[in-house]
Amino acid sequence: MYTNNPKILSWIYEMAAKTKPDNIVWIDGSEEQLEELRQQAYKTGELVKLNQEILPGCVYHRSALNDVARVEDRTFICCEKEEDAGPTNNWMAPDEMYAKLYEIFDGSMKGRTMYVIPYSMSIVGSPFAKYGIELTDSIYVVVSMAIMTRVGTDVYDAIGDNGDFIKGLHSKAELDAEKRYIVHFPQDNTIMSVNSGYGGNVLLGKKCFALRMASCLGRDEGWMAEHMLILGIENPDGETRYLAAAFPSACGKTNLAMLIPPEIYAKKGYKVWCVGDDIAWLRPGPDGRLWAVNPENGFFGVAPGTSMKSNPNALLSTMKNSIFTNVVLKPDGTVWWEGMDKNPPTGALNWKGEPWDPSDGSKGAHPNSRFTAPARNCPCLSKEFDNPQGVPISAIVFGGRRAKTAPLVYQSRNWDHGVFVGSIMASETTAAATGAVGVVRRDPMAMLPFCGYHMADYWQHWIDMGKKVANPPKIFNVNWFRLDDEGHFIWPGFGDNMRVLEWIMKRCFDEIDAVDSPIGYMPKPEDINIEGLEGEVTLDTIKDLLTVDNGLWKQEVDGIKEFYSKFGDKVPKELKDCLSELEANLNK
Ligand code: GTP
Ligand code: SPV
Ligand code: MN
Repeated sequence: MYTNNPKILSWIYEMAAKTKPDNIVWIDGSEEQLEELRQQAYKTGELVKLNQEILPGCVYHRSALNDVARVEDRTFICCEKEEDAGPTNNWMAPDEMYAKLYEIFDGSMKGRTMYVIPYSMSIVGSPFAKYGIELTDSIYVVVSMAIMTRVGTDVYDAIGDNGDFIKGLHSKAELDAEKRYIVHFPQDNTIMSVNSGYGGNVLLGKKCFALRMASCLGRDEGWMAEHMLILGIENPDGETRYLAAAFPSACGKTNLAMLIPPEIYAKKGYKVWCVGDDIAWLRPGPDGRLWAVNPENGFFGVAPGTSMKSNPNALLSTMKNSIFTNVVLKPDGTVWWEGMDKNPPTGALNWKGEPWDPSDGSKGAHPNSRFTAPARNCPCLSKEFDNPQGVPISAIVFGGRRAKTAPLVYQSRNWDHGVFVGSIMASETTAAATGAVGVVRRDPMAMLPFCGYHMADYWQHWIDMGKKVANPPKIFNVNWFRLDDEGHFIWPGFGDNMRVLEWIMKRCFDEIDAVDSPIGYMPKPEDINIEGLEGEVTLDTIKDLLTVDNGLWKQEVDGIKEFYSKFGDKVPKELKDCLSELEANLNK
């Protein structure tokens, strides 16, 4: 026991009385204790030790076959009033949900150990920091939280004898998909997760706390919790400009955050620094700008497609002290996934643990298989990563997977219009959540699955925040995923996205003109630098990528109207005005 805080102690003992673990272990964050737990997990098979010469400190993990992604249909926001959860969240009355959950949690840790994990989102003691305690019966959760968050007993001191913290209760229970629930009680600062062992459902510091609960805290306290990467672009003069970008799950945040500039930029001295790859907390700073921190301490990244070619910084981040989940396990104790290289291994086990024959056409790694890597391993980690003040944000970038409608890039006319641009985001669904893949759905600000309250109130909060900062970031929208008629990506993407970021940054610092369009400001095609681009990208390609098809956008307006109608009177007037203006522009 490391605390006398009566709120902490009584809650832990109350939860232990319900879940009935055989014993309780207090996690202190020390390597010795973590190593002891890994050793135990090797014995039960919960973790597999990897080749320590090639991948020192690395372990392998498989989640259950029915438990490989977030479960949005089983994720609930249980605030007091249903209307406060809004039409995009599942809701149940708190009393009813507590009763249901306590029945499932009853004795769920029998024969197991309950681990008590004290953790901080952001740097302990910093102005951004928020604290949590997660109770879990999973060693995988303990070792993952130790990578993804700042785990340590200093968290108890930071909470103090009476301070607030987010309570998190997790039990694998029976891994019964029918009794799987991911539940948030914002008014009680409580998260409960049961019958899952998949990261996004059980690493409670991540989406549950740092987005769903934190979005509620941000609304109440005047800041923002967003599903955004943060990166810095250092120009040849040594000046670094920061942007934050919100793309839906598996739509390119980790890749953009660790971008390697194309050679023509590298030669000139441009560098890109990663501050965060998934979550940003943003606050107004004393200088009238918006400042952001990454509250996490590691990366929980999509493995397939990650290669020395596509994202060397991510791959290098996983070379030590990392966890690999649901990827291919090679006979030499290393790992593989689709897109790592063109040589699928023989004699390996697939993500299900079965002998895998790559020639039979099946995938070896699950499409949502992931690596969990310490941020500190990242070769391009920003030196501001540990700055408790965060970094000043010049641009906010929204984006998604759109085969046709959205152009490569456009800029909003002002903050409120930028909020509109975020609110109308749509993207094809991915394997990061269970359900159909490739279906276009509205995903405002990439927060559809992560906003802890009524989406229209969240939009209002964005509008209000714009008024609180004298110098708000400029807001843009990008789309790396336009397809040609044969279904190939037109834009090369990845490192070459730098070319679009350059235009964005120049716009933020009034260094380049733009042209007006019905949807917002667009680059002149010749202002997207295509120098040194391999393949068939020409000025005509850029023109094509920047076209705004009137017919498609009129359909888009219909889709937005239908989407907005779900929120009735709650849609902020500023957004309705933007929609009318968009429609009028298209009809001109
Ligand atoms: P979450 O961790 O789920 O939030 O995902 P993320 O937004 O960090 O996505 P990530 O960077 O892991 O990319 C997901 C998928 O998109 C991978 O398969 C990438 O290869 C692919 N991808 C990323 N950037 C680009 C790009 O610029 N162009 C194309 N065509 N694909 C990309
Ligand atoms: C996402 O799905 O957006 C992720 C992975 O970043 S998870 O932690 O599962 O949410
Ligand atoms: Mn994410």
